[in-house]
Amino acid sequence: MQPQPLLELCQALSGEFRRDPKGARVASLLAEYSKAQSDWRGWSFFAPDCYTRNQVHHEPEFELLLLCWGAQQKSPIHNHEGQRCWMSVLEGEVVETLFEVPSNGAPPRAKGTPRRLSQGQVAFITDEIALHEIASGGGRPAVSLHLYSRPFSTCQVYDPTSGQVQVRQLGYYSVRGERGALSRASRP
Ligand code: 2CO
Ligand code: FE2
Repeated sequence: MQPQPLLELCQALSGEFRRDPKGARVASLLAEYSKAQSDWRGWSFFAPDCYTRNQVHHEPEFELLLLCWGAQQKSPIHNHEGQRCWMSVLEGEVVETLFEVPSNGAPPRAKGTPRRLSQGQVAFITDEIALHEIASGGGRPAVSLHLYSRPFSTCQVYDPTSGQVQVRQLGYYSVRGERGALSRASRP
């Protein structure tokens, strides 16, 4: 049998959450995988109109997704439904801009300057920390791993100009490396 580092990562993450619900070693497990491995390529799918969300692993405690960002593609400004989000970069450059959660329906205000993350770097966010917007950087496509604990299937999306908030259904472009019957890019 060929080694399957991505599946081994999922097993290691399951073990980690069983041992420690806080997931103290999650960031280092994601970083180690992201620096050394490339079997995720078989699980990556790009779409012309929107970044794609590709499910790698799903269990009650956490979900692992592979996100593929075309050049110039970005997410809306969004929250994470009270859950924790770790993100590590596999290829290219990912730019994260944080926003304060508006209290009065105003447009969200950027918090600090955008942060550029490259291969092997890990970011962490919760709703207490901020909202964020993620984009590919350097005019090139990018691929990143996202771990949510626990999983969520909708999130709040903020209009940058009006501040209007909408609930978005989150979907998958592929599941465990297969497109199957899914044919649409899954907008967050
Ligand atoms: N949270 C977004 C999503 O799951 C991606 S940005 O990184 O957390 O679509
Ligand atoms: Fe996010």
